[in-house]
Amino acid sequence: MNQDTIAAVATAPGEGAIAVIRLSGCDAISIAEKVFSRVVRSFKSHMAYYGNILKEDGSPLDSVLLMVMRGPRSYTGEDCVEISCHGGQLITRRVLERLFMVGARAARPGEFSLRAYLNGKLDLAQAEAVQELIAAKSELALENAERQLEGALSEKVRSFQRDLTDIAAILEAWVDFPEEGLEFATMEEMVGSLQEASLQMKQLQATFHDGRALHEGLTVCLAGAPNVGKSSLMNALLKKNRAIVTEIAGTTRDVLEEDLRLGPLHFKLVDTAGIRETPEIVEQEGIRRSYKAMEEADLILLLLDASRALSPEDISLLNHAPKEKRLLIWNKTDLMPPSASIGGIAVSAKEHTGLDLLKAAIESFVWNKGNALSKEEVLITKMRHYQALTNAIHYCHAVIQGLESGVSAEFVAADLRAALYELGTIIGTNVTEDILSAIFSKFCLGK
Ligand SMILES: Nc1nc2c(ncn2[C@@H]2O[C@H](COP(=O)(O)OP(=O)(O)OP(=O)(O)O)[C@@H](O)[C@H]2O)c(=O)[nH]1
Ligand SMILES: [Mg+2]
Repeated sequence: MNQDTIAAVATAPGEGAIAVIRLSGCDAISIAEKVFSRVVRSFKSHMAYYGNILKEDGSPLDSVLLMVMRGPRSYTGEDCVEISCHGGQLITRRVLERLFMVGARAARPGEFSLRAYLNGKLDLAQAEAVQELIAAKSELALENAERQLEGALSEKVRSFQRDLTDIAAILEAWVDFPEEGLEFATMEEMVGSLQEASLQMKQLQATFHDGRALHEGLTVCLAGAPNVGKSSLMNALLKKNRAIVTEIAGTTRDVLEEDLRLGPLHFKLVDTAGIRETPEIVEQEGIRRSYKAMEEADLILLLLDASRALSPEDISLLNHAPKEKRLLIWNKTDLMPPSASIGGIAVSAKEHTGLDLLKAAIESFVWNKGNALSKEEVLITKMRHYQALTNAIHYCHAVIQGLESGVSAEFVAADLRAALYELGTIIGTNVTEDILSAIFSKFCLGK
């Protein structure tokens, strides 16, 4: 177990009314006492006490509130001390340095959560949710992280584990007691439960698109010929004068990126250089980047100018941008209504009309792409979880195939253990022990 007592500033760097410094470990209380003006060991748990942090010579460094949280009733499960000092950068560093002088060491990033996990306060998926909670940029991302922290994802994974463990227990019995084991379930029943389990895993796996959209924010790229009003639309959506707008074709040369919040979601909005044939080297590079931005985008807002006929550039862009990830936007509809023949959303970046329709279309694009999304459900947002589920599903299919084609129970059991292992990596449980205890509890192997 960890012998070190770790310390770090828990609040954001910079100036603030207060900053919180956190200590965790078996010596947290005695270390705090060495730098505090009062007898910390006598403090009640979870109560704040006012006093001074003292310099080496015993003179006051800062007046603070100090709170002891005795383990295991603390975030890490260890003895913890939190010191709320004044929120200046220098003062915070001086307080922290005092703690280092008397025996604490600097915590590594995430080390408090790591200890919480090691001490069984959180499982792996919950520890990851803490980080997502902090990083959440939209209401929905926040809600999802909260559900994951409460254990909704872990509970799902555990229920998959229980299903597979039941099957594994039967398989292990087949291996050890080939005659008796068959009493417990038929082959068809086992294949049926495996199929059901892998279907449910697939449903969770399919939430990854939406989960990633929630957590990272999808990239929405404005593209089109020069002068159609891409930069004007970006400014209108952001409600600020971010990009340069002029009547000169070829104004934007660089790719501009800004955060955009729409209702409960957030996006990365990207403005690009207008696409056309040009001898100009700088513009050529800008256009090369426009194509790259279109390729990387989750959604392309392809702009057309309603006040003029379609140009060859427009037509080549219409052919270039993949239909499944583009929305057609007719801009400048204050000058002329859009051509009816090819659909699309009518807006005016200048008059700010049609923007609500456009925003609604962007939002519905996000939710339509995901499979059967219920906003109440927990979504997976981590590649690590996606990968583990993918592997687990793969192994489940191998088991099903193995059973159906009569592969020996030993081999099939190994694949099933591999599936359980993969699931275990999501929440960090020890798989082999789970299987063992399930065997003991379900079948009396001692007989
Ligand atoms: N009437 C009208 N003019 C617009 C509208 N949107 C943009 N414009 C004008 O069209 C011109 C070009 O606008 P920009 O936003 O710079 O166009 P862009 O697509 O970013 O152009 P590039 O950066 O050169 O590719 C400017 O003079 C804008 O004022 C609109 O909705 N209505
Ligand atoms: Mg522009």
